[in-house]
Amino acid sequence: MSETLKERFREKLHDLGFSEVRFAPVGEATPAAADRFRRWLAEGQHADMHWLAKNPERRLDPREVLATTASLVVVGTHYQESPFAGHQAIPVVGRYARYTDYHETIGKALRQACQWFEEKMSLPPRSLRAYTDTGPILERGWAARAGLGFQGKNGMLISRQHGNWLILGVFLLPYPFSPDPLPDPRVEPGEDPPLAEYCGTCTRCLTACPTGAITEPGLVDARLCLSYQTIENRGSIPLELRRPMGYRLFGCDDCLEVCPWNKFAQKGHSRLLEARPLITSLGLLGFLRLDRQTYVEIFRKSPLKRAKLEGLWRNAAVVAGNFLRNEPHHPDVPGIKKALQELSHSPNEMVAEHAQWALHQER
Ligand code: B12
Ligand code: SF4
Ligand code: SF4
Repeated sequence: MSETLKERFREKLHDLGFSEVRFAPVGEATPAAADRFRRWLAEGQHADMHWLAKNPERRLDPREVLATTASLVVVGTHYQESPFAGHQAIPVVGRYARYTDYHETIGKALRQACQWFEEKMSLPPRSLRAYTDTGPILERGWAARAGLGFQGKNGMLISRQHGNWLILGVFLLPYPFSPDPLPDPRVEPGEDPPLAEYCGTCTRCLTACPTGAITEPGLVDARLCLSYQTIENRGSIPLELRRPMGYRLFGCDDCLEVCPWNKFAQKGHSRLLEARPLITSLGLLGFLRLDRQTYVEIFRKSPLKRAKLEGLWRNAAVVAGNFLRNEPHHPDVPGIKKALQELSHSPNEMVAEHAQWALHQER
């Protein structure tokens, strides 16, 4: 397939705002990677994310998703910048969630790119597929195979240019474009860089994880992961994880923040991402007192909407409990207790129970 088309597509993707663009040949996961993924599911490490266990074989070979797939393009969008970190330490919101939902912004750019390609090649609509977190594709595995980086002990795809601050996306293409050369000359196109090899003896992420969720290098048990608990879990947060949750309201970046590869990361963030200062300026009291109308207005197209209002109240209550325990003399304490008392009468049993737990944390 024409190198000119490949390079024009790459240029188009960079023009749309993607920071990294890399082509990979289609294929299957290696038996070792496939076995790890199957074991992760068999042990229930995916928690309540049952959609991950639905037809797992599809995730191991993109041709099971789109039979005509002949090559892939993996894109990365960088977000090294940590907007509003200084004036908003409590509650903590994961870096990626301080921007407009990337499913919206990156998703739109992916659709524009598909349309561009289909029009150029006079293909019918939906001849390509593109996903960012939205499809049955093991995006980190494909990013590693495309040479975008390697999977570290924290499970993250780590790039030499952007550290682990990259949001990933994947295109399934109906043409066999030639693969890009890989950064490590020992690895041939179609092979995977060895898991965690470039971590060397470093174990910083394993030590930094507050719950021991990284059960083996590169594998995270979602049941213990605070990212899962604060974003995906729709039920009660297990009691033993509430104190380790600290001040995390939505998402967790601890195993990302400590990675030494981040010192090479390109500063700033891609123009595909839009910072949302209002969200983190709410503060703990703002989250505890959030009403439905404000929630609808402020959280439009924000990743935090995934937790739903009840989930944000639940998480804010846990943060508040930890705050009362750590900072009993802080001037905000009376306001926080009042807001918790109100939440403890919520008709939603889960919210009420978390607020009651929080009120009992004061020493
Ligand atoms: C489910 C999910 C979660 C779950 C489970 C996390 C986990 N460790 O798997 C929870 C909710 C906990 C979560 C948390 C986070 N997530 Co998440 N999550 C996903 C999702 C939807 C699926 C991941 C999955 O299938 N996991 C199962 C495990 C076993 O697979 P894996 O981690 O991909 O690794 C296996 C494969 O890569 C395979 N493999 C290895 N080589 C090869 C080669 C080939 C060719 C193939 C096919 C496979 C393969 O072997 C690996 C080990 O078994 C992906 C999007 C996607 N569709 O991939 C985003 C994704 C992984 N998440 C992402 C992010 C940003 C996060 C958080 C940082 C968010 C936050 N701030 O709170 C945390 C980080 C936690 C961590 N250290 O992993 C990004 C990661 C970007 C990056 N640079 O790595 C992704 C890729 C979304 C995106 N589009 O950018 N997440
Ligand atoms: S995201 Fe947080 S809880 Fe999850 S593995 Fe990383 S450090 Fe541990
Ligand atoms: S912190 Fe160290 S061990 Fe963890 S992913 Fe980064 S380099 Fe690897």
